[in-house]
Amino acid sequence: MRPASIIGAPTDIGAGTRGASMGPEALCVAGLVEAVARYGCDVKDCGNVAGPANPGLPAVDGFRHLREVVQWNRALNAAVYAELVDGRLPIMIGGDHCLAIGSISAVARHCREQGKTLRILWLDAHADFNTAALTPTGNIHGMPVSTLCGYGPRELVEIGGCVPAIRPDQIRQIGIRSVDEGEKRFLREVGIEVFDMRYIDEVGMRRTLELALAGMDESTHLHVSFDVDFLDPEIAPGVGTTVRGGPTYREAQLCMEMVADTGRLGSLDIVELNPALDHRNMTAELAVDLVESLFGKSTLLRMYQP
Ligand code: 5AB
Ligand code: MN
Ligand code: MN
Ligand code: MN
Repeated sequence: MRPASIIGAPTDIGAGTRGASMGPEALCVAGLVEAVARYGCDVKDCGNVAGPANPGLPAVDGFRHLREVVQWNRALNAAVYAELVDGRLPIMIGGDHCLAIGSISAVARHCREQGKTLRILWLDAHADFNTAALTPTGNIHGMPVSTLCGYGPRELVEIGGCVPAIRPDQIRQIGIRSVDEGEKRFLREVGIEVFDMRYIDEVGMRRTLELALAGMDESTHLHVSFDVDFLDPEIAPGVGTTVRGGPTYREAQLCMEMVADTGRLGSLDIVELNPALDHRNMTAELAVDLVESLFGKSTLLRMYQP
């Protein structure tokens, strides 16, 4: 497996609830670095990127903290890109989900330069496809997917140097169960492939992942954007925007194990963990447990071949 680099982005600049800025520290306390290293991956801890404080202001023209979100994402984009150029697998630890704009635009640029095809798995309770006109909150953590697809303010859309950074057909969303009215219409219009909770209930996590991972080959770079609120809040209470009815522990493990089996994981975001809302760091520990599966625990422990 490729060596990994952990990059912290301690900010809650794009979220509605404060506290995700403490995510990187909580993940490290829960043993993230050791978990990634446990099954043989060489890990470098790059420390945190820096950015402005959260001014706690209301939305202006449909966006809260646009200027600060741009600054954080520029810094993160550069840090993630540098690790990719170095041949490493960046693990971006947030921080709120607006940071996926910086990390995924760096991954997309790297893929274009390397002639690789990019596949993005978006594990989330939310579709994060709002725009300034559609958003009910102005919080930019609800807009990274639309922004990456080119629908957003110029200074954010251009961060990766190519507009749009990604195409809708490169994304597969899994676990979705809370989408705003206008956002839903726009998702359909643009044609993003969404495996919502109803779908997972009906066909199961296994079939869902088979479909979401279908069509990948040796030249595919797989990016996983893991919003911790993907998980059921009974097992993962430490997030700002809980939505009940998410994947169970076993379903989430299977999801990570099937990603690991592809051998194509090229970059990862872990976002939206909010230690201020957690109980005894249980959500951070769960996230680390799942990341361990992504990095090979599942493959090594497997005894039964179907
Ligand atoms: B998250 C909401 N749709 O736009 C909005 O946690 C929630 O990154 C967004 O998925 C949740 O504010 C953003 C109501
Ligand atoms: Mn999200
Ligand atoms: Mn979410
Ligand atoms: Mn959230």
